[in-house]
Amino acid sequence: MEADDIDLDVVDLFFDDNDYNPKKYQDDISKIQTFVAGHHARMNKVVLVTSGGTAIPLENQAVRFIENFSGGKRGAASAEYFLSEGYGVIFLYRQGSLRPYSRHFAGGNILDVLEIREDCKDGTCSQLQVDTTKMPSLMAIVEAYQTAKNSGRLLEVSYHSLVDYIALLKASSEALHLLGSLAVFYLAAAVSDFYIPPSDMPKHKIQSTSGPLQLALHQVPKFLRALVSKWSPKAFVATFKLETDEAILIDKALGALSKYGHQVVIANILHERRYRVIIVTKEEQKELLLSRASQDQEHDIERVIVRDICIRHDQFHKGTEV
Ligand code: PAZ
Repeated sequence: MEADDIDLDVVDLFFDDNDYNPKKYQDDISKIQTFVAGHHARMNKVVLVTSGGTAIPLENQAVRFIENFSGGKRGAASAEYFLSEGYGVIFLYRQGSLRPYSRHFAGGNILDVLEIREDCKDGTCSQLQVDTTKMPSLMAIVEAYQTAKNSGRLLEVSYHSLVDYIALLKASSEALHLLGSLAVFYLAAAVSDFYIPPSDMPKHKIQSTSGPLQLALHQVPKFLRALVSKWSPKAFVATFKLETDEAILIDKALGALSKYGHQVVIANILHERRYRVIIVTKEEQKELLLSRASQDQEHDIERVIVRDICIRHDQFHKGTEV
């Protein structure tokens, strides 16, 4: 048996062994399939953006989880820029992480810009007014959000645990296969490499009276291999690679490209990720760096990343046309 077949078998076993929320899962899949079919009918490009971290439950009736740092800014901002590039966007995000457009209000309190109209304060009407001077960008953001929503180009689907994430990624990939090379995967989520299989988890909350806790975490199968070779083999795939040690970053990115055979790895270092990334392909390494002035004005590096990926996707798609 080839190494590839072994990898794919491990992915199948993972699905056999892990249960996920079947009701929500079925609803989400049918929304994804309808969304993809609509865009297929119009021959539109569609990108699947994944965003945020994953939760690793420690108990079957989970009270505790292992989490990671990702807040979802990369994915949420990128989704907005893909929408402005004309793509349909399936935004697969970790519950509670940032979302396109509403992310702009995450640092503040939306209630601070809302006022009850003077003549409504006696409770006879329910008119609220918005003080846009307190949030000058509000109008433009609401307009962009409504345009995306009303044109049917944004579908948001949430997940919580690692298993939900992988199940939804698989279902989305299989649906997106219909679009061939018009489909893009932009996998920005920070997905755990380790988890506890359900058969190894205690049923009830772990008791602190049992003393120090020792955990044995299993490796999550490399499902990217299945995505690229089986679930959506004609799509353009861009993954992210995060490291904290610059010395290994490019080697890890190149290793991923040769292992999975996809098109692009966007490499980033944890503390630089808001202003510097390196686009790594088999042919080149290209640094995208925001200027000091852009950094000071908190411009989104995602605008530049997404522009670059759209150009590469366009070339890829044209190259696959017969
Ligand atoms: O979510 P965020 O904006 O805080 O961070 C983005 C990121 C660092 C999670 C993303 O750029 C990334 O590198 N994701 C892949 C991580 C990895 O699995 O290596």
